[in-house]
Amino acid sequence: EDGYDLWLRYQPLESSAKARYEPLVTHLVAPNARPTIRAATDELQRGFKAMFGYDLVQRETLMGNGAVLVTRADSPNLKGLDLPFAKLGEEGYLIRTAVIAGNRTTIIAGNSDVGTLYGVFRFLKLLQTGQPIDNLDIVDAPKLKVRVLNHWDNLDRHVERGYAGQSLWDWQKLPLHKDPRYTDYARANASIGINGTVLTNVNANADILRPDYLQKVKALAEVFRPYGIKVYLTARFSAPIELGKLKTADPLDPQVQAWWKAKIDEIYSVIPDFGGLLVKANSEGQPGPADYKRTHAEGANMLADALAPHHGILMWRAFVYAAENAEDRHKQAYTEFQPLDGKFRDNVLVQVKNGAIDFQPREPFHPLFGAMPKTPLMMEFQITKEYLGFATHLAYLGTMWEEVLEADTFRPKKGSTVAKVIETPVDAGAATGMAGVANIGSDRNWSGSQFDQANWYAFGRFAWDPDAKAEAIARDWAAMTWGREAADPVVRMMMGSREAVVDYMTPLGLAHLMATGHHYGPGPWVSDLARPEWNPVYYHKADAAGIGFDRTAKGSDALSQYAPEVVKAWGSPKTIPENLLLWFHHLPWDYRTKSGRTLWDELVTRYDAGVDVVGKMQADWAALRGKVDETRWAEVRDFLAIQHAEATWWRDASIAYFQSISKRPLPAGHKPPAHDLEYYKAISNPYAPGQGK
Ligand code: BDP
Repeated sequence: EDGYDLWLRYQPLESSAKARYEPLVTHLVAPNARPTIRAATDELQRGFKAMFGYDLVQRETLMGNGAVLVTRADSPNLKGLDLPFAKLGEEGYLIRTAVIAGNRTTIIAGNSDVGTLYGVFRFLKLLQTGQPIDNLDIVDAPKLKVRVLNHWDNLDRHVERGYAGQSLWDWQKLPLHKDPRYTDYARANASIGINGTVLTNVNANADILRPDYLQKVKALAEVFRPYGIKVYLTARFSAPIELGKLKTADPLDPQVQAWWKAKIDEIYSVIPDFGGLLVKANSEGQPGPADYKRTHAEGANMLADALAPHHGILMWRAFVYAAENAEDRHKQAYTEFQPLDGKFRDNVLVQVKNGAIDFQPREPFHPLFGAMPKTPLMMEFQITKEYLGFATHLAYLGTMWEEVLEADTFRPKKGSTVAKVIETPVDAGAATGMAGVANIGSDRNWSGSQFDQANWYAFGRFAWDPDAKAEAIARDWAAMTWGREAADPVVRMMMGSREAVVDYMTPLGLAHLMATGHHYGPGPWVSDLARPEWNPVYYHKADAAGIGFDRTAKGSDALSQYAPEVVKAWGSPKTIPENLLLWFHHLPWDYRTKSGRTLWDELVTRYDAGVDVVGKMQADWAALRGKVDETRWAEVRDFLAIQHAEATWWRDASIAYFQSISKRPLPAGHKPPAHDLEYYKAISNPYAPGQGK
């Protein structure tokens, strides 16, 4: 095994489980002519054969007990049964044990074929994880409508912030060659309910909109369609100039509007169920409406109007920061977007990163959540671990996403968690969604490491249900990916892993201390970059007196962008959760933390705690030798060794640097860094993977 099969490994069942299940799964009945039902039954048969060791018989009609009926609400077989289809919406499913014409049957059905497909994957999961299937009554439906991956993939197959090889999309060989891997990609996504994929980088290249590229996109759309996955593209705002040879891309210019309308009509003539567009505008050098003194809403609405007749959606990113902005970067997105609440067309989703800075190991939730009640906001998480040690560090992001989704915005009232904000349509029928920046590439194991598959998996599960629990998700993934015997220790490792990264990189609310550009390794000393907010020193503000970014009213006042209840709780160092302390407060080195230690001692203690957890993960993993297959085991062992070395590097470099400022001795029992500060500063990584270009 090399990880290619992901969580869809379908290992042979133990004989006791097999004996239990066999009478309950004797044959399959399904209207196979429909492509999505066909995909579902192919998967069921593939899984069944691998788990039971023989083919599942398919019949035209129910014949005796043990049928699995894979169908849809409108099936004549279901006539007279009282089933809760009204609760399923378009994409939900039910799995129900029932007696039909005297035959004990397992019904798997949705209102649509895609719902049914999701139900089949759920049924397979029950078998994979050893659950009882003799008396099933499962009803499940996604809480969000748009559940998309964002691939930051360039047309030359370089993946920005990708640590898993090249882009999966082999544009040169498309459309005539459709790599079978595209189907496996679709299967994996469908198994976790992902229903869309943005194929191209947000730092967009207009060429993807050329007619020849659209044929290639069409070929991918054809592979994905049976799996309920729509394709989306990123739109470069200046495309009318680059492709259309217009003089301007001003969204209020009639020629520009006509160009986009014609282009979007053309896309739909090639791909009738095209999902829509994603735009990064006026951020990090990307063109946008501000180039013409127009607002984000004016830019977005122009595209939205052209998409609307085709029922396409426009995802417009709120990740903006620009050189002209002198204030705290934390404030910029809110400052630009909040006043535009209610100004976007109905088919626009504003896509907001989980935090206001940039996918740090820990950030407070983004203040826009809850602050734009008239605008559909969708969540953007980063699955690829740009700031959490790339693919080599084991960090399960489920706990991070759970933390953000559970956070209370207090808007409009207590209990309005981020999850509630994104789940609740702004008016009946309005779109809702979640995007995840993909960690998928051409590596055999898809995600660059075995454990990063868990982050792809968890993203799908949270996009389906933002109120899901990280631990339950980890348990499902671990059981399917490593076997039920290994699941407990694997889950333990996963659940503490992200906090360990926080501790050895940016404890106590610190952020953005990574090395320049590639973000590989520590760079807390960096202070010479052109824009202030690119420099780590801007974020930690350490000086002889103390450390931290004062974002209270005495400082940048970014805190005021949150609801009064949040301002109250976070406004004082005594009441703010300590894990966000230095995000909002600049405090003296001798400030007493909750442990009774001084801030300086606490900082050092956290760095060491992070490294220690990695050591524990290594020991836990060593104990699993022989309980999981050797190839994957050895890869994880090696990656944990890399992680331990790099966690130590982070710890040592950070302590060496901060000690040069705090001028305080290390607390007793904590050893000095292996080298002096100059040694760490001199380390360079010109060929670190995944850099932007
Ligand atoms: C940052 C990445 C950069 C992306 C940017 C974005 O460093 O490569 O282009 O986010 O989200 O985290 O647009």
